Amino acid sequence: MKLHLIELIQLRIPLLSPFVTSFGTQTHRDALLVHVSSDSAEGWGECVALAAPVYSPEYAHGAAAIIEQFFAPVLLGQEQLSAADVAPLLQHFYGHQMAKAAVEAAVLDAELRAQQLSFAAFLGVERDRVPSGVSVGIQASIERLVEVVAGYLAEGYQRIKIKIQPGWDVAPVSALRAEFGDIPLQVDANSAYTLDDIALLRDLDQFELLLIEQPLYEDDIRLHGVLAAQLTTPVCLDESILSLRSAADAIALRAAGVINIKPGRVGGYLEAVRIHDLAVRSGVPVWCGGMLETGVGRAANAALAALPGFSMVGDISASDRFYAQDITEPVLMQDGWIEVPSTPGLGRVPLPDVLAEFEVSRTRILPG
Ligand code: SMG
Ligand code: MG
Repeated sequence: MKLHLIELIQLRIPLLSPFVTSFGTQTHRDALLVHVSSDSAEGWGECVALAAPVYSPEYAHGAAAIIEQFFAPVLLGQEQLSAADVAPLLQHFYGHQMAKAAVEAAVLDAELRAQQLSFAAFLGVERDRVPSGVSVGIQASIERLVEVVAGYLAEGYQRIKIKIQPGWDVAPVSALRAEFGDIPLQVDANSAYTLDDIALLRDLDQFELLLIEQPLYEDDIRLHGVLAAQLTTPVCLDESILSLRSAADAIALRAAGVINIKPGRVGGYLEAVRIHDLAVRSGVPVWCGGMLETGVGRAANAALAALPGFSMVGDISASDRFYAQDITEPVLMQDGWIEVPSTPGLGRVPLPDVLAEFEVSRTRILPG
């Protein structure tokens, strides 16, 4: 297809409650949406970069800037563009995976809708629902954590992940085990530890967690291997996995017993599928991560997570985990399951009224 418009829409959507991690507190989701229009269809993609470069080097305004200045002119200049062309066309621009993923998603959505094909059918998945897990931020007290987790379990979430950091690790995990027994439980450190903390991290082994996610720094792949050899809890990498190449390195170095696949972090859904395939060949289980997506990204993630290698429960919760009002028809969780969308495209499009309510700015980019 030939694109004749790329629109960048910045949104600011309030979260139901602040989401606290070892790197900071999110009270809003500053989502960047990419909207493309072609001769055959329209498409929507969501950029998962946060407002500030605190989870990764990317941030929402930076993503909009690189798309406007560098990516859009290349894509608008193509006579024939397919989603599979987007990554190769942008490969010579270093980094910016989340920005690349967002434009690829928008083009893919348009392409699938032009073909009347669902993302699930495109992927060839057989499952029509995926199990739903929830990520729980750092709380003000252990009592509050127990209360929050009890609420999610009552709602039906099949797996609990809690955020940890030095000073909020052994005690909250121990309290959850004491209160809820052997529920499926895992922790995410978002790089808050170093190898000096090895005794403390080994202390967590007694709780038989499903995994510990990203204990060390992003580019400490080798050190994650050193750590993994000394823990019984599987080490799962999130921030460290930026591409098929880093996934292959992590697997070879035995640094990742498990991989959290986030399409945005690795440059798009197509690269996510390649990492999934490598993990399957290597016997490494994967699960689909989350970045507080609106329905646009959340629905597409549900289809991706239906691929067979996604054998662990992911961070795909319902829209109402974070939002009083999602910008799309909400993604629902029922009895612990999220439906895999079956409509043409990635699964959800923004509702114009709601979009207008949360819109901060809109940039229209036309062929030059
Ligand atoms: O979308 O349910 C979600 C959030 C899951 O914890 C989550 N994401 O490191 O895995 C992670 C974090 C990154 C975003 S924190 C603002
Ligand atoms: Mg993580």
